[in-house]
Amino acid sequence: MKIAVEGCMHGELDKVYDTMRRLEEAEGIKIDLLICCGDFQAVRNESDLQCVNVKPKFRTMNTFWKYYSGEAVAPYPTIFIGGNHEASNYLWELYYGGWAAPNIYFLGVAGVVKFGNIRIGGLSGIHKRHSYYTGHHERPPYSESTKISAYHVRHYDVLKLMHVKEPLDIFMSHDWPLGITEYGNWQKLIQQKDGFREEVNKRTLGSEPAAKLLNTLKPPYWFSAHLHCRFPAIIQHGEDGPTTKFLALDKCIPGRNFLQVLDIPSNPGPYEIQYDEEWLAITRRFNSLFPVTQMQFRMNTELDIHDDRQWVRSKLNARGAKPFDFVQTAPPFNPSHPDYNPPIVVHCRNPQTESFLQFLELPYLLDSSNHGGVGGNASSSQAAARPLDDNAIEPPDEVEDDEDDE
Ligand SMILES: [Mn+2]
Repeated sequence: MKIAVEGCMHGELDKVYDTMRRLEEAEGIKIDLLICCGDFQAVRNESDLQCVNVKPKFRTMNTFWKYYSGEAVAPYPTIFIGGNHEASNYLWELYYGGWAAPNIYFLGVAGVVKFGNIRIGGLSGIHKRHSYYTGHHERPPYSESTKISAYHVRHYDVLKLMHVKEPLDIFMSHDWPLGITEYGNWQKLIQQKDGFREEVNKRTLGSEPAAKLLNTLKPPYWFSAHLHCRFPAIIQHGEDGPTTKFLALDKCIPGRNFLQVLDIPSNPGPYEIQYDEEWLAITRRFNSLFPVTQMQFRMNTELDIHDDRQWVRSKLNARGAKPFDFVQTAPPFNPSHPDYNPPIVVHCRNPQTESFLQFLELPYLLDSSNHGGVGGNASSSQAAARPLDDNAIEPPDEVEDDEDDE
């Protein structure tokens, strides 16, 4: 199986698919799948664009809306995670994963899917310490502050991924795992990107939860984006342990290293995206703990998913593992009638998510009240829910995007 891996998409789907086609011709190969490591910008219309945290000069429609409206069809199955420049309202509709457009699958805020017999996992967003233990309290319409924190990585989603016990083939995170630069040519990296020098030397470059996941999941491949440069590394897990090939890629700009084709041994095709049994079992087990307010969520207990696994298996045997079909939930952008005063976004229940939750016999929690208390969130003796300690709040991270808004 040949998989094209891409760094940040920034809504440039036309350019990336075009590059893939030319690569296929030049090399005489057939690419089976595109995976993208975030900043995908699945912007459907002007209202979505208001939910993306970008400087005004970068606030442009780009090309995703064409694939969403049906004007264009993604020529390759595409799987993506979220980064820090996203239509967060749309990705929230698809929290558990789902089709953002036909043939374009969002892996979810955290997720694992199968493509053929290849297992692909990922974590959306970027890590910021001050948001890590809060719940997912952000709902559209966003304030300037929730527009930013909406894409911050949460302990809850990392914990779910820490429960994955069966081997993954590929993992994606938008920001790099903390400390990853030690396993590659960091000297060359800081020569090219002097702005990283201090962070590399202080060992503060990257995401701590991503590093934890890397050391636990130990996948053969790990891909990241965010810092807009190429950086390969090889991690040896323990003396006789497995290795992970890490690769960070650039954003889609001519002449830059934004695409890499990977040849991975697999069963013969045709391949399609399918639900992953172990992941659905974890999702089912964890849903009653879903933190949907600003209250802190912290848990150290390991949950036993054995019973959920059996339950999910029989459900998947009966229904099949194909994800529920794509449904349009907002009108697509119309270039001949641009909307200069777009309606304010409110949360929309995506039918894909509703079907998914019905299938797993779980309640819908994505529009639960975010105003303190337990809201629609079931409490559990295993989860330590306590009010957010004001002293733990760090200042908002206005500076975070300067490094990658170029
Ligand atoms: Mn980014």
